[in-house]
Amino acid sequence: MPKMKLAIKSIPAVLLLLSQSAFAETHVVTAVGMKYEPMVVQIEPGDTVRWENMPTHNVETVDGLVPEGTEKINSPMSENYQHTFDKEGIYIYKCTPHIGAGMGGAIIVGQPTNLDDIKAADVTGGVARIVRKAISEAESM
Ligand SMILES: [Cu+2]
Repeated sequence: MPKMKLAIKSIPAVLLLLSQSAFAETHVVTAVGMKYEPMVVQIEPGDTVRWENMPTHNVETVDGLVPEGTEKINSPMSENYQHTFDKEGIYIYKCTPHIGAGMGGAIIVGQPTNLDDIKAADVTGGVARIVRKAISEAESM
């Protein structure tokens, strides 16, 4: 019975999905003044990050400083926001109006697969500070 074989073969995949969702976590980042705390967050694929206390802030990923092929995040101003990260790698983000004051952060999802790209990126100002922090955390994993 080929149908039965197929069903048995797909059991491990189902268990994997179940276990991933059972352990998926939500990590909270809080805007405090002109800072995101914590600035760097390490999570597992499938986990969610929730940004809170966002009266005048948003979350915008920085082009070229995210894993290849991921969709840009650009959250609405002044709203709490959450995003589930499925693809491994380092995501650098900024608060669009406050990056001049250094406001932004990094999410490291699973293994920092794009660490070399991030290290090679030509960055300045507030973004450079976030990138340095993300690299040092990724290298100490
Ligand atoms: Cu801000």
